[in-house]
Amino acid sequence: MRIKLSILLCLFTINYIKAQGNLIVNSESRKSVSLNGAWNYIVDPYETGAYDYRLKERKENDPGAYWNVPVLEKKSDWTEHGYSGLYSMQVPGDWNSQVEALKFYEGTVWYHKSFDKPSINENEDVYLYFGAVNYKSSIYLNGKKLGSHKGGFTPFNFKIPAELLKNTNNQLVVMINNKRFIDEIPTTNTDWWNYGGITRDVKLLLLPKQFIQQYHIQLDEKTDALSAKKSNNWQVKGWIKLNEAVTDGKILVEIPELKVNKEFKVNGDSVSVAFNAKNLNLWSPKNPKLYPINLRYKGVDLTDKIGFRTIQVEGEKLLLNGKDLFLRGICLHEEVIPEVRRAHSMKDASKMLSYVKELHSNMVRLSHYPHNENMVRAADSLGILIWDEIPVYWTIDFGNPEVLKKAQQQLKEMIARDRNRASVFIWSVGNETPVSENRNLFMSTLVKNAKSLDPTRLVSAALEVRYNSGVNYVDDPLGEFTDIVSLNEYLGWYGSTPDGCRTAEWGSKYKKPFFISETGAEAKFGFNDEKESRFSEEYQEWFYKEQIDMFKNKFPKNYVGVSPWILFDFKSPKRNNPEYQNGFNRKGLIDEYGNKKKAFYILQEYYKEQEKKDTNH
Ligand code: GCB
Repeated sequence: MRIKLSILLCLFTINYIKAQGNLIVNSESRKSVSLNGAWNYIVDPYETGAYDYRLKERKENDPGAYWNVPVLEKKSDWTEHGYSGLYSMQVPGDWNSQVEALKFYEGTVWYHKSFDKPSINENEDVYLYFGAVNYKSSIYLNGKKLGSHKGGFTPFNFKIPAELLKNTNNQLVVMINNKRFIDEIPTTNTDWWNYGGITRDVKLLLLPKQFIQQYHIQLDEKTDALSAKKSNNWQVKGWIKLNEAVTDGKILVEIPELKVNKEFKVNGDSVSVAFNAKNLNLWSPKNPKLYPINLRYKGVDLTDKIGFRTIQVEGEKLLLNGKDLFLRGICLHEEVIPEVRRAHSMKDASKMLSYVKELHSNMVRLSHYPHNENMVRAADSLGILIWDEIPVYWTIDFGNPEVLKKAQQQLKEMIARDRNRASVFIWSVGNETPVSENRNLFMSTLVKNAKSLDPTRLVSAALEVRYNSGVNYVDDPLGEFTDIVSLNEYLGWYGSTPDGCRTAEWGSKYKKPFFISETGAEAKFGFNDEKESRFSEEYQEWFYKEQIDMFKNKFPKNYVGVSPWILFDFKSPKRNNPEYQNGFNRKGLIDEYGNKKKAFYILQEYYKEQEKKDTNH
């Protein structure tokens, strides 16, 4: 019986590890060659590059196919497409902010770059890695299709067949389409700009035939941090997955500062790891301690910096390292000021997070999709907790099993990429999805998927409030499944005025931590008027004052924090008030030029007060 059980357990572990997909994680610590920089492009609204004049899909060798780069030899040769420096833009970067004519464009653009084969060892393969491409992409090298990907905010990679790679002048072409469709994730309706293009880093990864593809090295989720501290005995657990199955492989795990140096035998493509550590300095917003770690397989080192902490829910309490945690949060879109474009670099991340620090926040909600990896890594070293979310937003096609698969794919890619970041404390499976049987099943499946992919973090989704005979009541059936009840409420902006907060009553069906994942009001910086005047800074200031009074005086005791909507004004095609919005959602505390509105200081004051009370973290 015992043997059978262990076989079962082993099978379970292997399946579970396999569930992570073929993403190569931690690309920044791999041997690589960047393909960032200027890329040529063709705007192709009719998809002439993919379909001929009979609307037949073009064949691989069709010289009219835009994945084939024309080479003209004789004067009489003829082509109607080509890639030229006359049409080029920067990668990473969105096309909307780089090319004026593409500001509102949603459709197909072909990107092209040529490169020489990097010098590689005999036992190495070359992989092509994209940090993100929005939304659908097909990748071609020297006229052959390498593969395709859907999902605008998560990384993916393809192995380049050795025979395809030439020594010089390799022609890489990416067909990108950012059109919105009802059966995609996100769907057609969002309140943000649909930036198209290769929005994150592109690189060639030069990897040995066998290499470590993914890993998970975190404190055991069952750790009782207070007693582990007393006994000075910490249990670290996880797994390491290779790109292929091996026999009698050996992986060394080293964490020099913790004197960890352990070898694990691999038979198959993955191995569970577990070891004890002493004198652990836990990661927290106040003390964002990261440990350099090295994973060695066949003489190749893969390095990372990992922080160790616990995040748990106990009844109505939210606990970080065993102690009460209050979230002084703020929401962010992946749009950087003053350029107003998709953010992508470490410089962008540092800039955005410096405002977060100035606000005295300890948490950001990366809404409504996974942001670039630099953001998560910067938060890890700055001590900012992260809410990581997939773009299951508003009303999507919940009854369609294909749509669920797309959401699951994005969830997997997000978790695979970020699972070793101490800052990431919660996976969010969506935002403001309307209750229905199909939706409940769809969303609860995602919650379960997230939990089985990563049991070391919490799972939630931003829910909506129901106004029920004067009480703001949370009884969304999804609340049964999530670890914390997270709620978006705009009392005083959508419906009533801010003084409505004074008489509001709050209730929740669930005895779980209660978090406000959004609240906010619009204001145009520099528009000053009496407080009743919508879009004035004074209105927004008033809104924040009333909301904060409500949090302090009227909220249930399981209230564990708030992440107001939003730090910066951001572009949205839905916001067309000509006087105040001009295509911007103005709920930012800071405008697109970096000007802080009055409400910034109100929230900052509240957070400073909370920070003083919070002696733990
Ligand atoms: C919400 C959405 C967010 C919107 C915001 C608004 O509830 O989650 O994406 O931008 O409201 O400004 O209305």
